[in-house]
Amino acid sequence: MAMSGNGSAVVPAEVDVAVVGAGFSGLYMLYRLRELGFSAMAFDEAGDVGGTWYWNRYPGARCDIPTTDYSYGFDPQLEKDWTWSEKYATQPEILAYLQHVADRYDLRRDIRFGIRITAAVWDEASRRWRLRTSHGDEVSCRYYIMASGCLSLPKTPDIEGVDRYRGEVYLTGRWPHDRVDFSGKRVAVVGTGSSGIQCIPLIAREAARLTVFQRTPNFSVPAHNGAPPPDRLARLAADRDGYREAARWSRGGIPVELTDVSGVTAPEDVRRQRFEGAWQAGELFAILGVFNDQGVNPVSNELVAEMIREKIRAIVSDPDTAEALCPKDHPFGTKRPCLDTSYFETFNLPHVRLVDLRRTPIVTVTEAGINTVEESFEFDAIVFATGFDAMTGPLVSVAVTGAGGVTLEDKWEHGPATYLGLMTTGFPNLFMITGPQSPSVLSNMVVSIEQHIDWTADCLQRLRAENLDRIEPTPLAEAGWVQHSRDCADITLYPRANSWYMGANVPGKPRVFLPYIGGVDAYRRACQEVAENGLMGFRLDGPAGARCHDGVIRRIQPDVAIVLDLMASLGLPPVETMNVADARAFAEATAATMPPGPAVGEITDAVLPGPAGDVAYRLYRPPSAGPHPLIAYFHGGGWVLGSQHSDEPFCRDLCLRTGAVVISVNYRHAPEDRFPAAADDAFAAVQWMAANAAGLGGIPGQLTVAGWSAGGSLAAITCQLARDAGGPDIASQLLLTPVTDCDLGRASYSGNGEGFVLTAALMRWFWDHYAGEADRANPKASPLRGTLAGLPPAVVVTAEFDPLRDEGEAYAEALAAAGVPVRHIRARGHIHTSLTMVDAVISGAPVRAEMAEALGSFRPAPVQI
Ligand code: N01
Repeated sequence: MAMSGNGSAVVPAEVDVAVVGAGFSGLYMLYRLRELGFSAMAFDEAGDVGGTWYWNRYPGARCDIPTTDYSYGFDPQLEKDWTWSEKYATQPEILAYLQHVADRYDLRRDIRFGIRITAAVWDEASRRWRLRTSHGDEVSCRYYIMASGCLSLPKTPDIEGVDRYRGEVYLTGRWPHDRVDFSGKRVAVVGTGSSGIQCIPLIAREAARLTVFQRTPNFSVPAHNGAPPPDRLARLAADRDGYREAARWSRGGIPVELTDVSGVTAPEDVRRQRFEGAWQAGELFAILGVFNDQGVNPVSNELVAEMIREKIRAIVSDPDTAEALCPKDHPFGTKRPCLDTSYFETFNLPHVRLVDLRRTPIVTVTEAGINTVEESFEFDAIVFATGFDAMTGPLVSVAVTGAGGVTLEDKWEHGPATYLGLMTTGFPNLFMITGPQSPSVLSNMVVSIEQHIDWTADCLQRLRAENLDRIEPTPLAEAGWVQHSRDCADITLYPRANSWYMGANVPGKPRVFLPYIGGVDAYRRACQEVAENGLMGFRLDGPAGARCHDGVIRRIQPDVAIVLDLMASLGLPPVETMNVADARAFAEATAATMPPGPAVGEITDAVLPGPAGDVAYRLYRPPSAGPHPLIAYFHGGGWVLGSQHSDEPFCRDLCLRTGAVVISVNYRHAPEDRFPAAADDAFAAVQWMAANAAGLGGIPGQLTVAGWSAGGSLAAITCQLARDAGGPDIASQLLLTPVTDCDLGRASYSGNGEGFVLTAALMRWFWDHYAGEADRANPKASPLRGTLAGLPPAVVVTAEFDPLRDEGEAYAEALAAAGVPVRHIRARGHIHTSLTMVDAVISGAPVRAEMAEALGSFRPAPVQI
């Protein structure tokens, strides 16, 4: 093998695997590769192991995950050998730990320090990567692994005049190895993220004067550092393997108990108690988990945020400074919260001053200090704690050219696209450890690192065993994962913040949510399923041939998946096995557990005259002054279940979104009243509403007929009956996942017939109760079989994982073919019930918004009387 020199160390010309980075990731990766018998070499720009803990040596640098958990779990013996001195260890102690790991497994012999990989080019002919080092060497490898960390590329301070300053300059992310002495000096710290918040109290202890330049105040809670938590130590001692396994399958990589207390509904004393407990615990996952809905519900989030602000106001003596330190521009948690030791207290010291850059922005850095719009400051030293080009920065800082000559930077111009955060299409055999769209920075990094490395190592071993040597994700699989990752973020409050999670801290960086927020447990399950399904979504090639089991690993909306998991865990009996009375009681009990939906202006109950007696209805009126458009609404429940209030959350939501009076009608139900009783009542109700529009507060001529499921069928039928009867005039129809036909043989019946709440068996049960065989094909039961020309404009919503999807699609297509204006909304990743589960299935909200907008587009001008 050709070798070239690199000082005393030798850089091999060829290895099986090249690894970039010698921090937590690189060290464990090397360990696994060596164990599997691959030849491997790691490269790191640093002078020794440690990664982020090599560079971030600023005073006060510590981990913010308890050390009991911020440790490797792969070797029980290693855990026995090492004892942490503190709950949150200092940087020197963590660095010593990583040095110990390097020594213990003799890893340094396969690491070249002081070397940067500057470029990597994929050579398709040899199916190898060619890497170029900062020393000019070339290394050829089959697999190229970026274990380069998520927060390893410091952001250059983007402040005017920064190069002009003549005093001492420090960057927290590149701190000198020799001790920096601030005694007697006038010091500035720019930036109040985790790094700033950790170093400010310690710099204040030495400096003669400390001025903190804050652009955005950050949420921080006291770390309450001290000895490692005795309860955790005891749990580890009692059952180390169980504890580590629980961490692997937890939400954030630490086994913590999740709460079911909602901030919105909890009484005040419970809220306080939970918050105080989390404040005292001094742990990120405690304060991030005060309420189960604080990450998704702004009201719940604000409760936690305000309780933290109260603490800040109580700690900081000067009210103006306290107010300036109170974060108000982002929901709590959506920027990484900090753990501190005496951070807010530091601002009570007479020689420490806060400069609020929102009020007095920096104009320029000068030779002697910093000028704001109001003042000139002189300093002996400036510390920039201004953060990192996170997650993608370290990956694209290497000039990586993949198959077809495309660079990674170009491919990710509009944001990163990965499959599982592990690989990216067009860059075969390139693995990323904790890459974008993996849990990484939202989790205990060590647990996520070990999971990625184990998956990668297993994958390489499998390729070798199967005589394959090329792996690349397919475009379909990658697009699916990017979509899923975005879906997970979109149901949370995180995309609202200008955070580094969103790439918002680096000018010009695309604004996309970078990590995967679905949870370490959900993520691990997805990776495992991919592996178990023949490395689904990867194209594999090699001497053994080529193969690909293409597909998308997660197509269902993440919150819908949670609902389905929950229902499965309850082991409920199928509705179609119950008698009608029990089924109705069950449906009512289930509806009672749902959030009630948003508040509307008024809700009233009354009756209207039907063909067989009074028909009860519930009216939802918007808070705005009327008159309003009217919506006649028919609830779901397969003609058998439900009532005028069973779809209350959806009716409230519809009322607010459309600004219409919604009147939900309790038509007669089967089996007591079979076909066509429900349709007759529905039509009578619509006739009555049209005749009484003004009295109901409606705008004459603006009547929409709407319904969900079997109620959608009634809405469609009503429109046909009204057309045939020459009135009343119906302005539009809204058919939400409607029943339109009695043919149960369509593909969606078999594909989605089980496991998505509404089952094929249940639909059969509904039909059997409602209509005999002879009646089912009647257009008054199967509107798809009616004449469709001349019907009102329609909004048809179908859900991807609904047995009724195809008949809904068929109806939308048939309406369009008959010349009826149609807006067909396909609810991607949704099930039959998800859009009516207002506030429980948050991902349904954009679909309902689109639905309301579509209805609005069909709204005629008010009729002048
Ligand atoms: O960086 P940051 P960090 N003018 O981006 C400000 C991890 N970490 O190094 O918010 C003025 O959070 C910027 O202001 P704004 C942890 O995950 C962990 O502190 O952009 N100010 C912000 O206040 C953390 O989240 C630990 O308005 C400017 C600050 O600089 C991540 O690393 C310790 C500015 C940057 O904060 C990054 O933390 C340290 C400008 N031009 C870090 N540009 C542990 O405890 C930026 N700022 C384990």
